[in-house]
Amino acid sequence: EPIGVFDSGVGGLTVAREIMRQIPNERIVYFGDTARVPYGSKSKETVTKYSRQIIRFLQTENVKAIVIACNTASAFALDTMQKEFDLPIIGVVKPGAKMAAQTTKNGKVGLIGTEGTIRSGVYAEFIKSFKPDVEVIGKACPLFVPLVEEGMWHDTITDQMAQRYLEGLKQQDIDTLIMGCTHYPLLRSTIQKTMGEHVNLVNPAYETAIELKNVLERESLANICEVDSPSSMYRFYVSDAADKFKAFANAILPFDITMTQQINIEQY
Ligand code: DGN
Repeated sequence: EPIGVFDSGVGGLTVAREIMRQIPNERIVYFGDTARVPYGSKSKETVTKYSRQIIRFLQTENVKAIVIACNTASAFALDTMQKEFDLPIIGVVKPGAKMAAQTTKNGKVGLIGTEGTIRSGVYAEFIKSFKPDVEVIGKACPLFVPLVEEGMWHDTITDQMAQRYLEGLKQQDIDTLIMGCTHYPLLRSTIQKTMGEHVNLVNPAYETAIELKNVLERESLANICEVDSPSSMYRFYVSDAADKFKAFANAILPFDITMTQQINIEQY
């Protein structure tokens, strides 16, 4: 049985990519909500409703576990979804928060993400649950998302946006920065250069794949099948036109996606 992975659109592919790298013998059904992206500026109620519909859809694909690959959806909906559904559901926020708590030496952690993720305060809650004295300084960087989707990963405009967004954080003497949005790991080198080498970057996508591996082992759900070709291991669904999704996926995945299926997510 496959793992269900979902996101508001293409961003969660950075999480899927980590799962593919770290647990290559697991099948994945990926859903990108390309019709309703972005989630970052929407309310908790709306994002929770969307997440519920997507999990219902993924269940029709017989998934054995779910990864909410979107930071915004993890921040807003994880709790409710874990209560409503009877299968392991993992979000990206808690694994990222745990690593940040372990990494910081001076107790000052920066967090960048969408407006929703920052506003929710969920990263800070988790970090404090692991290490109570940590101060979390958040900054929403909404324009990073379209810049990444336009492929401007290394571009003077992106450098300038990073300068502007991160200026305040630089003055706060943080030693750890969470890249709390699916798209930001693709800007890693820009973010690192802007913040300086002394700041440790935390990639929640990476930590989430480790957490998923642990959960699957603990629940005796790990797959023992052999690794097969990407086209038989991984299935991709979207809720709107697939062209842009495919182009983005093919830019960041180590293989080409041959097929995506479009579904009407509102019916779930
Ligand atoms: N995937 C979203 C997140 O990680 O918060 C970013 C994209 C969006 O919906 N704005």
